[in-house]
Amino acid sequence: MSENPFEACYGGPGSPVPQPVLNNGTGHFEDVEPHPNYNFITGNVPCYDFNDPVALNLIKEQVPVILRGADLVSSAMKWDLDYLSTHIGGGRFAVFIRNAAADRSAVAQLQSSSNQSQSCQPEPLHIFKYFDEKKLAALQEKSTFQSTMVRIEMTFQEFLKRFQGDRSQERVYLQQPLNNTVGPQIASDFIQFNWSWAAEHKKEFNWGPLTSNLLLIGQKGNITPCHFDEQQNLFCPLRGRKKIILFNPDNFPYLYPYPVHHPNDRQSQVNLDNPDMGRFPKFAMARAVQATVGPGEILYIPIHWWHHVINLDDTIAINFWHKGGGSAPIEYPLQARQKIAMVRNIEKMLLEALQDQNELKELLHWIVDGRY
Ligand SMILES: O=C(O)CCC(=O)C(=O)O
Repeated sequence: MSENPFEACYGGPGSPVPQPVLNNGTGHFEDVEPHPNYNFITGNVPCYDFNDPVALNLIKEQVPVILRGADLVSSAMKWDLDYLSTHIGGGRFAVFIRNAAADRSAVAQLQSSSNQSQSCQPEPLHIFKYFDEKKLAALQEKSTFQSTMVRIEMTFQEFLKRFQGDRSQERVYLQQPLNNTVGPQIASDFIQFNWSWAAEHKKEFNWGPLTSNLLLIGQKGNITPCHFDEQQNLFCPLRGRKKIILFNPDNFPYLYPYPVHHPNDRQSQVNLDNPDMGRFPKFAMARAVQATVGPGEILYIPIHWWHHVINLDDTIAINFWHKGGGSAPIEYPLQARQKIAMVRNIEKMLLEALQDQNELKELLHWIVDGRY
């Protein structure tokens, strides 16, 4: 590994578009299927041994890295659908569902309520764009939200039946924080995670507390589209491979996040597979890196880094989400992640003062137009 892997692979936003890169992840797995030749990808996330000090230093610097040979979740490497089905218990699990019949009925409804032919089609069935249910309930202009994805709580057995169903008609994605409803064998596996490594490094990385361990069980082809989280993430695949495309926080203006009050807050409005360059012209400036990760590896996804996740296989994964952590002394110029936090706070503050989501845009124009 070169001394500074980022010279080679980290194009900053707006850097020249390189020749299309073969979308082959880190190169240590062969892709089974072709994926779009995203010309905004400028390189690969570097890969190091679990305890390589270079890698640990990159994490401290909030730069994505793959750790291989990791023993953080060794006790969960035996988790497959059979094992989970036997041991996970009778609790209920959050499952996101995309359903072709629901999509057809949403389109029919839109067409009947409009004289124009609808240009607005639901996302393809394999796209699981997250939305915040509380923000949806509070959304004042409901017509700005379109999704046919639903979240249903069900037993693991019910989930399995749907997981093995006809994927051209329905797709499912289990996403459930592990909690104390799991059976004793899963609880015992969980307790055997390498918690001493996690605690020691959380401190070294200056992160806040662990907030949750999300268990994700997805079908091959499912996509969690481009979004960022306000948490540090150690992402651990247990079964199957995922391709993850990461944009650093400087790409915020090129990825056009939804407004903070919108149910799709923190998600990009840009469809990476078919970007509407008329609406989102600055997307041409976006630059990303990619990683393909599988069992035994950990991908560090830094707070505020955008990530677009493609399931290359049926997958089981678990993440470790942590709060951002202690406040380092502020240095100027501010970094993109600090500006993002500031922008989000300003949006929240204005909305709280105005009490009307529809007034926000006009007020922002008052501030900017003809002045800045
Ligand atoms: O695996 C996925 O589909 C999404 C994972 C993700 O976005 C996360 O852990 O933050």
